[in-house]
Amino acid sequence: MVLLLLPAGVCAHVGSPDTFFEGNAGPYRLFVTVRMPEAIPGVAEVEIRSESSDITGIRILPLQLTGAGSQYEPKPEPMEQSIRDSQFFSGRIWLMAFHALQLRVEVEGTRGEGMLAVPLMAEAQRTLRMDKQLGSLLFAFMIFLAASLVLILRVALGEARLEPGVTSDSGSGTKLRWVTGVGVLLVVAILYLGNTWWNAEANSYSRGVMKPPVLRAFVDPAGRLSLLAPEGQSPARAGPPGSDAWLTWPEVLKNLRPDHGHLMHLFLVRLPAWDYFCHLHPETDPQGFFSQSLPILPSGRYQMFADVVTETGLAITMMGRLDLPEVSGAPLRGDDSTATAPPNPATAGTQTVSALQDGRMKWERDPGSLRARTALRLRFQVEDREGKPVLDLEPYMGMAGHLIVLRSDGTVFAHVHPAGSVAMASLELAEKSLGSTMQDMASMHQEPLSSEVAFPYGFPQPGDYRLFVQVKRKNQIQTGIFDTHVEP
Ligand SMILES: [Cu+2]
Repeated sequence: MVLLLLPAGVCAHVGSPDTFFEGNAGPYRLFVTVRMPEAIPGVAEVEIRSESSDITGIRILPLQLTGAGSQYEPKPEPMEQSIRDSQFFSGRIWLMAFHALQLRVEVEGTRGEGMLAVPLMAEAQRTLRMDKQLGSLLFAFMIFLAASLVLILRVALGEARLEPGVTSDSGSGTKLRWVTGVGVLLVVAILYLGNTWWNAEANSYSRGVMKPPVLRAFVDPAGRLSLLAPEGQSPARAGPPGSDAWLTWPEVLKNLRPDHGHLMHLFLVRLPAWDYFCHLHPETDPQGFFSQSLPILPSGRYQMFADVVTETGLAITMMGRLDLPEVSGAPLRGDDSTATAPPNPATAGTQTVSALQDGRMKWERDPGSLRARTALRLRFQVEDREGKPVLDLEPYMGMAGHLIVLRSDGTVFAHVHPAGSVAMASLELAEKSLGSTMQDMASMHQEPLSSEVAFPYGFPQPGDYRLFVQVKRKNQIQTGIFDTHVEP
């Protein structure tokens, strides 16, 4: 356990492992941040900020998102209320297995009780290395224990059997040599078996370490893009955690849940300047392959990010590269959209306004610089040509807005919604397991949307980022683009 908790450096994944969520637990509005551990089993740090000051206690528990495990709730743990700030709560939960999980939040306050479920993807991000000093120390202990065992055998079968007062026995030299020989063999065999077991465990763990699966893509002369499943096995498992029922990628891609109306959200961004952006929704053919006719696209090399959610609620982002000639392309359909942007200057500073087709989008930034690993509400206001907040935003794929966060080197990619960084299909499963439905959300969309769209998120590491904020107005998908620098 101590080894698993050793501090570690930067994280991999598609770079953004922490979960940020904003939602209602009954009458209480909460902002939930879950800092995921790098290794599983591991401890996730949970921070909850309440909008109101009438909460008396919060309890949390981890639970499987789907399957039999989602029925058996462990005992919830109380969160600690901050002394200085009574609206801030912190706590920790153990994540024991690779699985799509949920964090249950139970709130008590003067307005009664409330519940909330936040999906969590328990993925190992990397294998932690053992510290050199600790390794040498443990190695020394091993040698000491091995030598001691041989010595104990020697004494137990040799000197311990002599009559009192007798110091040696005729023929005891040969016998002792035999005992020592067998003892050494025994110890070596134990060490060998132990090492084999350790390696087998380490191998099975490293298979579960989440590496963004590599998507392969082909484009035919007519501009139709076909995606091939990544190779190898996926960490999406068919069986319960701990069982070895791994699925192959083609199996995973045949068992997906629609996520805000689509089985796949595919983002293409032109390298290296991030100056062309596409949000597409390929569909499956009867063989289970995803394909779609590309829109008009300038030539170049594109980075692909494809978001899918499995039936068990596991959210997966696949990555790939695509070299394209100029594509004359099909007209955009449905929820598909494209946007052009100036080349990413990577020295962004504080860009706060982005022009839209008929108006502009303003990033309502708090003064001061952005810091990595800080939970934020990123707020964007949509204004018309006269600079007045617009009142005619329409839901785009069921939500007020979609935010895509990209780090300038492509190591961070996040697809965020007003509810947070969780996949909407996973959230649906979490709410279903709570017994409630997405009806609350659906009814929310009947009301006119505000001119401001807010996204709970925290930048995982310092660097230059480009944000693509997508909203829908006058039946047109509009994309605001912002560059920013994030300090350590
Ligand atoms: Cu979205």
